[in-house]
Amino acid sequence: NLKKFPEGFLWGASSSAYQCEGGWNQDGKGMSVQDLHEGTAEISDFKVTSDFYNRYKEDIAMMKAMGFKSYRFSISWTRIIPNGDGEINQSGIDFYNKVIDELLDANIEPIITMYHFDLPLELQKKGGWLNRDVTVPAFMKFAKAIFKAYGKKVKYWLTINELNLLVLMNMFGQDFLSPTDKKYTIGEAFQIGHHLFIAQALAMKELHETFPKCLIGPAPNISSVYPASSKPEDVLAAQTAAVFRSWYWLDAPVRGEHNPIVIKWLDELGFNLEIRDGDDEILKAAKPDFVAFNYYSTMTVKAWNNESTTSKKSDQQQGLGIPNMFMDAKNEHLGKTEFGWSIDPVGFRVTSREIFERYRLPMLLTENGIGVREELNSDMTVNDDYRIEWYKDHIIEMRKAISEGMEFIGFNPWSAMDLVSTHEGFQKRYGFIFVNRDEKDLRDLKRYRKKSSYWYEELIKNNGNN
Ligand code: BGP
Repeated sequence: NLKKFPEGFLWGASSSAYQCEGGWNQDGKGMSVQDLHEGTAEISDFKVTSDFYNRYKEDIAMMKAMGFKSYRFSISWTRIIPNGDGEINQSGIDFYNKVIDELLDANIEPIITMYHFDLPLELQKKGGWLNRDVTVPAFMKFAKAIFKAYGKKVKYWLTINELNLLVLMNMFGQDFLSPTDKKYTIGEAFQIGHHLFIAQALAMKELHETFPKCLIGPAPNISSVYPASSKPEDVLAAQTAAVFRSWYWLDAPVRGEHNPIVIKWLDELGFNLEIRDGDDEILKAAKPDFVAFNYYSTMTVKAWNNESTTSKKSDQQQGLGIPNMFMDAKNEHLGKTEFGWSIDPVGFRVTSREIFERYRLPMLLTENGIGVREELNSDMTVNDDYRIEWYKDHIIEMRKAISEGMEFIGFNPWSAMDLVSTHEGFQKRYGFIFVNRDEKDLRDLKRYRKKSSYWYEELIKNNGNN
């Protein structure tokens, strides 16, 4: 008794500029904070990645062959404005015009992420997101430039990728904000969060005013939080963790409010967010058209009991713990990928129910997927049956959620082609399209469709109603 996916459902896949484009210094591009990653003996840097910058036609031709309805990609701020807030670089504008035209010619709807982890280095040197008076106006200059350039052609826009993880991971020792910068204090990290909220709200309002036909929304990483047991203390811990992990970051863009649980906690730690006159109005004035979100797996927590929890692992669910509130806990019921991320397709449905119940906006899935070490077979195939299983299991849960009345407008998992993982280099592949290189040896960078891409092509042909 499952409902059909709606007509025009946006089946596609995702990527981000610094992880797939390469061409890190081509045609006037400036340095972003990601260009500081030098890589290690084992792990690649971000200089060449998948070379999408020079091979986008080939990639888009494969997406077309797969029948993609949409492709979510990000715009490199430093291609458009190399030093962050100075002159506009026409070659940068031209590049994305070519990509967008190529997509539209292939009947693929572009979904643009305005900003995906790659702050211009020159802005970081001036204090980055902590320096509101420099970085927020710079972001708006960038926003206006790309709206003007692409607003007539591109309907779907996302503001900031994983705004929540930008702040949270930094607090817990990872380096999404700036690889070389000092670790921010908790107060600074949440102050940065507020500046990102303001930038995001201003951008949503600006797009609505200048291109009323365009749709825009936030794109945080959202997942449900399970209590490790039915002990009331654990249930309470899970609720609190969900606010820190997810709801604080959606309450601001959707309801125009700072969740009081986080504000109270900051207050007790002696951090008062600097909220300026007029900020509340800015947040309230922005009205997202949908909630886009990235979902990989759920998180399980128990009440804090003084054990140390900070872990530096790249699993997005690990290491998140707050003294006296919650700490991460094992979930014995979930399997794990070879990179240790837990596998939870039912959690996708749990998460989407929670989002829809809370915000009543259409949902757009902008990331989901399985990262795996993969090699090309001698007959140039990749038999990624595990990826087919993964997507089957997640898509059926999405369909059940739709059947229950949740609204979804698209599914754009991670990733279209193999690209450089945020922390694990090229060894961790997510793509439907295999890119022939390894960590250090660029080989020929040729593209080959994996088995999952043929399965996905069939699924899209049937609009998911297999
Ligand atoms: C998300 C990011 C992506 C992507 C993905 C997979 O957090 O938005 O940029 O990298 O996670 O993570 P990883 O590359 O660490 O496996």
